[in-house]
Amino acid sequence: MMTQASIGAGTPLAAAPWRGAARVGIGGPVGSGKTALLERLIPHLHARGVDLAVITNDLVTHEDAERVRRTGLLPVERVLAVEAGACPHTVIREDPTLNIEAADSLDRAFPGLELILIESGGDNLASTFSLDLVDWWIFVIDVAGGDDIPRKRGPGVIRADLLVVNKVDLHAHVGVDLPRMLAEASAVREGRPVLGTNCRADVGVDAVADAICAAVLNRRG
Ligand SMILES: Nc1nc2c(ncn2[C@@H]2O[C@H](COP(=O)(O)OP(=O)(O)OP(=O)(O)O)[C@@H](O)[C@H]2O)c(=O)[nH]1
Ligand SMILES: [Mg+2]
Repeated sequence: MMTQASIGAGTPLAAAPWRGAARVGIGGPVGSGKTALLERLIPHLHARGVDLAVITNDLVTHEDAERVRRTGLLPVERVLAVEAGACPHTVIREDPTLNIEAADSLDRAFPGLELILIESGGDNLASTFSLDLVDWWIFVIDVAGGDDIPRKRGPGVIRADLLVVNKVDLHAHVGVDLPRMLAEASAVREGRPVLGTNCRADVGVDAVADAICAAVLNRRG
């Protein structure tokens, strides 16, 4: 999202301004599986040749960033933490300055960086991302949160570019009719994309990686 700052005298104008890496948000309620999705996405995106980095948001710790670093999936300097304070949506929507600064610093540190995944702190169904911060965003809910979540029509569920319904493996344990939950999610989103995943067993995550590549990298899986 950075524009080419200055072009020296005599330098030919570039055909298109350099915008830095594409920025993709991952939001959703506490514990729905945002970090699990991040961790699963990294190998799928690497397999597609994507040069990427990650920013995580936690309330007052660096817990999720440390967890992602421990996986060894990315060099530690490609995983930044933002402390969101008490209101996780403030730093992804009302005042995303901290996240924009973190993303800009990744752009500066890694020339050629193509994609920055930004995990929001766990929040409620009203949580949405500012388009000043991200180009495209995913909202993650989970089957164990209840099959009525899509019917509640929270802004996150309705407005996200992609809705992920995670923990599909748990549907029988929590008495959820999974096909109906997915159909109701599609209905409230008026047909915009909904994908089911089991991040525990890496089921459906390849389709999420394809959706990201197609949406922001102009690339097919
Ligand atoms: N059974 C099952 N468990 C999952 C799945 N995805 C994540 N989990 C578990 O759900 C719990 C929460 O996952 P996280 O990835 O930490 O969730 P989160 O949304 O990042 O949580 P916060 O950042 O605290 O809001 C962990 O114990 C995960 O192992 C899944 O698809 N199936
Ligand atoms: Mg998390």
